[in-house]
Amino acid sequence: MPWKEYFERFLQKDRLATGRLINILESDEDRGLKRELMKACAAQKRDAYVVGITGVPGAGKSTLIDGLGCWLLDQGYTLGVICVDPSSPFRGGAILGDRVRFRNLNRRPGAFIRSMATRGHLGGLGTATRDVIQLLEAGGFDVIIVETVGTGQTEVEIVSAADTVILVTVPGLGDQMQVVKAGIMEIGDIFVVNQSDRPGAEETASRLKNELVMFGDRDGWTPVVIPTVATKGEGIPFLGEAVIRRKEFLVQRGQKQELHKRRKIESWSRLLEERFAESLGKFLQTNAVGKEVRRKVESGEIDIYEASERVWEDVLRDCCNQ
Ligand SMILES: Nc1nc2c(ncn2[C@@H]2O[C@H](COP(=O)(O)OP(=O)(O)OP(=O)(O)O)[C@@H](O)[C@H]2O)c(=O)[nH]1
Ligand SMILES: [Mg+2]
Repeated sequence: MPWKEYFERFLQKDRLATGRLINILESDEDRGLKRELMKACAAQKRDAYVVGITGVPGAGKSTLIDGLGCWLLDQGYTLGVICVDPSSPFRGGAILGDRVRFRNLNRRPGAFIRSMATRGHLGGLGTATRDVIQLLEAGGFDVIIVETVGTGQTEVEIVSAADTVILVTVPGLGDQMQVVKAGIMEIGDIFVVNQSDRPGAEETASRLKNELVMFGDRDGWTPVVIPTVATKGEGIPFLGEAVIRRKEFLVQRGQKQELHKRRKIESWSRLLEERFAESLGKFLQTNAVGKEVRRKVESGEIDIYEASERVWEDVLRDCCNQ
């Protein structure tokens, strides 16, 4: 079936067609096709509310999404969920099926769930993830939730890809809480202390609140701390309300549109960077200067700074016109 027919079905929220189109975005086989598809997406001129959810492995992010997603559907929102699985050797690649992870959400119409491996972009979001966000946005999903494991890089990247970031932590991460230690307090708009059925939950929540007071408001938004027990659904309505309150806040302040623009620019510059890096890599392997510099680096004749300078002077400067 030609992709345009899939696209028509996708606009009707056909899951199979949506999955097929995501396959196109994930594959590197046909760039032209991908480009046509992204163009068709942009033409829809839709703007979804993108919520990133991140935090330490096993904190309960997926279980929270299961509950939050159902809550959002109950409020009449349609929902797309993207789970970014870093295909890192540390995690062994033992990925649970979406059916297990999103037990309740999986059975509900109005929700589309998709897992993605980040492959080359270890720890990062990757262009494909950004493309899929844009695709689901074009498909008219009201809310798009993106789950990423907090491995450092993704946490920072999710900020540029999302309107709202939920940072999930759990009690008992030690004296100095992991989130604080990693210096990532600034990225969360909503803080969740999940597994609050475990000892130390209150202490964790109050410590977080104290930390947040020190950081103060960001652009007029006061971050909130919400204790939850995702497995029992406890705290989910509070979380849902905070997520929607944040959306209304962004819309009222005109920040929603700004974030949408920023997302587009960010995706564009990432795309450029990737294309550039790829082309440069190929060029350096075949170009005489590139080959020579490479040989000298390998043999230790020149250091990498000098090598970079050589490539810049001889190859790149003219094309960058500086
Ligand atoms: N006791 C308790 N267990 C929970 C709670 N929420 C989730 N869990 C359990 O914690 C485990 C991990 O939950 P997930 O939702 O898969 O966590 P995650 O953060 O998505 O995990 P990764 O995606 O692998 O990083 C599962 O066995 C859940 O049943 C909670 O509130 N309390
Ligand atoms: Mg998960």
